[in-house]
Parts: sequence; structure tokens; C-alpha cells
Amino acid sequence: MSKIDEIGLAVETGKAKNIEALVTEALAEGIPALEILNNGLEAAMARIGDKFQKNEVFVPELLVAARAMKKAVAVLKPSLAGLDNVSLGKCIIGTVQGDLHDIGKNLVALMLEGAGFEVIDLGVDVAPEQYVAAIKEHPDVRIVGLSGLLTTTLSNMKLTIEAIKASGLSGFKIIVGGAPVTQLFAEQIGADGYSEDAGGAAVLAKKLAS
Ligand code: B1M
Repeated sequence: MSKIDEIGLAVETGKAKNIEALVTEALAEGIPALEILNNGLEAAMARIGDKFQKNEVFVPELLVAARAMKKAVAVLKPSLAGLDNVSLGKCIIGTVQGDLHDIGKNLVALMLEGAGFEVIDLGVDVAPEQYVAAIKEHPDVRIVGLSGLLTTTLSNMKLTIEAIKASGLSGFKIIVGGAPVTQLFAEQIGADGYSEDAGGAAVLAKKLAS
């Protein structure tokens, strides 16, 4: 089994104890951090998501997999962040109200940091008024990022953009993403940009902030 497959299996089966050593070994072997992230970790989360959908695993298994994923990302962080040293300004990011999924949002934050943004992470279950308050607190913000994984709370992404626009605050662009979000949905709710993945979000944010 390849190192990447071993890492994926460790995440999928929630082996949080082994994961840090496996990722450290993979980096030492010269496997690029992005390859470990995309082909090992994200692929494993997709697989466990499929199993969850088929009722082959349940919430506790998702939780242990998420814990292993977070540990692995912490080891990768120094290799992913600081890829670029210029300061591109501030970016506020969060997962929309009602949604507790934060792995994807954290990866986007990491890639934004790597691209040179100062990231202000509002966490999960972020209400529209919390975004507005954060933008008021950081009037020089360049990018506001909304993440959402649940179809049931995607309407809160729309409500958040409406609240931000109604506040009259300006000078920044709003980007959205998350598994159920599409380019079309992003346009319909008035976002300035959409990205399918974390790397793309950083590229998009750089483009919109320039
Ligand atoms: Co939940 N969950 N979950 N879950 N969970 C999903 C999302 C689900 C698709 C699983 C399934 O049924 N196959 C399903 C949603 C179905 C739907 O809405 N259509 C689901 C469900 C139903 C639920 C609960 C309701 C389960 C329950 O309690 N019965 C519950 C909801 C809780 C809540 O939020 N209120 C729940 C809970 C959980 C856990 C807490 C156990 C755990 C989350 C732990 C955590 O995040 N700290 C969890 C997990 C782990 C998942 C899956 C398995 C994996 C999510 C993940 O981390 N993926 C997920 C199934 C799946 O995604 N296949 C699932 C890896 C991550 C790197 O990818 O988050 O997609 P992702 O992020 C990507 C892109 O989407 C994009 O870039 C990232 C990196 O490339 N991206 C952006 C994300 N945000 C972006 C923002 C951007 C740009 C790009 O710009 C700002």
C-alpha cells in the first residue's frame, strides 16, 4: 500500500494516533503536501461521506475521521502556509449559521494564509449579523468568505449576503464555497465569486483583491 493510501485509510478509520507520524514520514519522503491533502486526506473524507450516506458508518465514525483529518492538516500546515510571503490584506471567513462543518473552511483559511492574506476566522454557525459586525470591526477587509456543507442551511448563505449588502458596507468581495454550492447558486445569491476547492479559493481571492 502506498503512503498516501495508508494516510487515507488512517483518516477513514479514525486512527488519529498514527496519522501524525504517517504524514511526517510522507513529507520526509518528499511527497508534496498538496498531494497528501488532495489524494490522501480529502479523498478519505469523501469516501467516509459516501459510506455515511449508505448507512455503513454513522456520526461517531465521522467525528473520529474528522479528528484524524485535523491532526493531519496540523502537520501539513507549515508546508501549505507561507507559500507566498506578500501581504494581500484581510480576509474574514466562516461557516454559515446552522452548519458545524469546518474542515473545508479551515483548509480554505489555510490556503488563503498561504497566499498572503491575514485570515480572521469566525468559526462555525456564524449568524449574518456576526459577519456584518466583523466587517465593521475590520473596515479594511478585502475578502469575505462563506462556507456551507449542508443543503438545509444554504439559505443562510443567501441571508448572510443579503445582510452584508443591506448594511451598506463596501470595499470587499464575497466568495462562497462548500460541497453543495455551485457557480450558478453563487451567482443567484449575489456572491462575487465561487470556488470548488481550497486552492481555487486562494487563487480567486487573490484575483478579486487585486
Ligand atoms: Co456531516 N454531512 N453532518 N458531519 N459530513 C456531510 C456534509 C454530508 C454530505 C454527508 C452525507 O450524507 N454523505 C451530509 C449533508 C447532506 C446534505 O446537506 N445534502 C451531512 C450531514 C447530513 C450531517 C448531519 C446532519 C448528520 C447528523 O447529525 N445526522 C450533521 C449536521 C451538523 C451541523 O452542521 N449542524 C453532520 C455532522 C458532521 C460531523 C460533525 C460529524 C462531521 C464534521 C466535523 C467537522 O467539520 N469538524 C461531519 C463530516 C466529517 C461530514 C463529511 C463526511 C465530510 C466533510 C468534510 O470535512 N469533507 C461530509 C460528506 C462529504 O463531504 N463527502 C458530511 C472534507 C473537506 C476537505 O471537504 O468540506 O467539502 P469540504 O470542503 C472543500 C470544498 O467544499 C471547498 O474547499 C474544501 C477543500 O477543498 N470549500 C470551499 C469548502 N468551503 C469553502 C469555502 C470557499 C471555497 C471553497 O470559499 C469561501
